[in-house]
Amino acid sequence: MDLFFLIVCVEWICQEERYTDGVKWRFLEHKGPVFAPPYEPIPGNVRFYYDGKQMKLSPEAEEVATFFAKMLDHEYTTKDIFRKNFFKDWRKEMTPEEKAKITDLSKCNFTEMSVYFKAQSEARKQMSKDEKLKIKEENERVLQEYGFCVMDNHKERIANFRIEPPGLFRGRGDHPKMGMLKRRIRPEDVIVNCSKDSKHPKPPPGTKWKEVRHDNKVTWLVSWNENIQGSIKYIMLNPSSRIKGEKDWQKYETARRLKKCVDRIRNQYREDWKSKEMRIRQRAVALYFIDKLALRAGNEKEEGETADTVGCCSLRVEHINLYPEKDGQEFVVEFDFLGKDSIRYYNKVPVEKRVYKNVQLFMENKQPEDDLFDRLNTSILNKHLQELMDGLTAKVFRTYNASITLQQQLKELTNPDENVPAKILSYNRANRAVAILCNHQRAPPKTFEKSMQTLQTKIDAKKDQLSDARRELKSAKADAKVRRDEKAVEAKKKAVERIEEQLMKLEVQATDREENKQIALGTSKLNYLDPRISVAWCKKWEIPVEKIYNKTQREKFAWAIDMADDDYEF
Ligand SMILES: *[C@@H]1O[C@H](CO)[C@@H](O)[C@H](O)[C@H]1NC(C)=O
Ligand SMILES: *[C@@H]1O[C@H](CO)[C@@H](O)[C@H](O)[C@H]1NC(C)=O
Ligand SMILES: *[C@@H]1O[C@H](CO)[C@@H](O)[C@H](O)[C@H]1NC(C)=O
Ligand SMILES: *[C@@H]1O[C@H](CO)[C@@H](O)[C@H](O)[C@H]1NC(C)=O
Ligand SMILES: CC(=O)N[C@H]1CO[C@H](CO)[C@@H](O)[C@@H]1O
Repeated sequence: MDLFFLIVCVEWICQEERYTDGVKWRFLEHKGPVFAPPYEPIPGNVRFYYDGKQMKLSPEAEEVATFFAKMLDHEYTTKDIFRKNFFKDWRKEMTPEEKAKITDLSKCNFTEMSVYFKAQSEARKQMSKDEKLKIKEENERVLQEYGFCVMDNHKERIANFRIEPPGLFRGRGDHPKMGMLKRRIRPEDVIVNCSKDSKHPKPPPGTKWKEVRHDNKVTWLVSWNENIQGSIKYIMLNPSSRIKGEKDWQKYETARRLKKCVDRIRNQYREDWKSKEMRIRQRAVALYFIDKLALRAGNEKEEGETADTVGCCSLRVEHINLYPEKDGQEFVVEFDFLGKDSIRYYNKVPVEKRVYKNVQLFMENKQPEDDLFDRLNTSILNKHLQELMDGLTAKVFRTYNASITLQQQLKELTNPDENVPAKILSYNRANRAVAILCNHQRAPPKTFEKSMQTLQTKIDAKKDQLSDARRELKSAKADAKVRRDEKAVEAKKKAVERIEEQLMKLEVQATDREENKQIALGTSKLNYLDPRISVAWCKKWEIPVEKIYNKTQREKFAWAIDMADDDYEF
């Protein structure tokens, strides 16, 4: 930790300036965003049919129709909410004549469009080396032109300088807005942030920016409003940049501070369960849930989001069931509600008797739709957290618990005598324990069965290969007795060992994939786990970091990779 702080200080001193009052930069110059390419109408021989009859769509309606056509093979397009949302938004793009005619989505035939796009993507795969190289060079050119900015004296990578193309919104889980039209972002939607004395980015010919601002208390370069959730989107620096690395590092340092005072906080909320004041009791029970279950506080709903999602403070009586005894455990609380991104949270946990009695009390004389914590809201809770520890939020508990759990699991699961693939399996298992804790589930990927089969075929082939090799070894041994040819035996033995190792690797991979079926590891890896724990683990067991972090992740965690020793303790 102190090393990083030192580096930061040295950088400040070298620049002979130390920013205060939230100032993030003095000079910022960039070229603005790269917009999605304009819509290219489909060829005339690709037809759309309504109610069995061919129909030529206006360009606006046609573009939106192609978004749907591109997803035709996906199960999304069979879901009622998706279809309803899509159709509603599509109709807004139609001419009055089209609107009058197209009234029923099930009468629309997008087959030819779908076939056309599939052929196109096939053609892209079949491109010659030269064509691929050309595209690569063009991408590189765009990256060089738009992918960097100058912030103070540093040239820094920009994370997402391309604005996402329009399309249909999917969302995670059963998102109520799935299928809605994510509209095209134009220069007129975009606010640009840069320093006054820099070369301002130019909007594409014939267009204007919505606004150009000069605010050095923020670190984004470009922003716009996104129409689905109504949230603001930003173009920011790459996670590997100085500013982002510092922020990431601070986040984990805050979680480590919590580690130091968590006992005090726990003792206090335990006391508060007995308080005479109802609001204090409710606050203390909510805090216990946040600590124990890594629940969110409950204010993370995006503006405009209508989904009935809740967090800890907004739990309702209907989300809770109480069992004095269940499955051999006492005082069980059952949670069942939709959390962030409409992901279902279901959990049955035994709690301390006093918590149980309190929840029972909070539920008394209430209707199912009443708030469980009627004397509590997110701002009260957050204020209380601030008082307990500077910088404390519900999220810090998550980060703390996720990181400490990873560290414990790694200690428990890593067997020093195992080989590298087995150790990596242990690492992934530790990671999964955390993802389950944070409720990061996913639907099994569509390709799951297929890829498992492919892997199984490989395993079967490897097994055959192994028995062949063993047979050869046996006969070589028999031969050796006669001819004293030890060399051939050694070679055959090596071959068997090599194949055994390959087989083991494949089997570990299959186990890993099977266990990973319904768990999304990415979110916790990226957001909740102190990367220094993983880096230290790699260094300690001499596992290449590339085995656990891909390129993007390595860039984001460059600060940790430089910094963590093999004995780092969270
Ligand atoms: C949709 O159109 C395609 C050809 O354009 C045709 O083969 C197919 O039968 C049509 N589907 C329906 C349900 O009418
Ligand atoms: C982390 O969360 C788990 C699961 O709820 C809980 O059992 C455990 O006590 C927590 N660990 C720490 C150290 O907070
Ligand atoms: C939370 O409750 C406090 C006190 O009852 C109230 O003043 C405040 O406006 C509430 N905040 C929100 C966001 O509802
Ligand atoms: C690395 O993994 C993340 C998931 O955590 C994924 O989103 C990203 O595309 C991957 N990047 C590369 C370069 O493979
Ligand atoms: C494009 C951009 O990030 N603009 C920001 C510049 O600074 C102002 C003031 O805080 C922000 O409100 C803008 O969003």
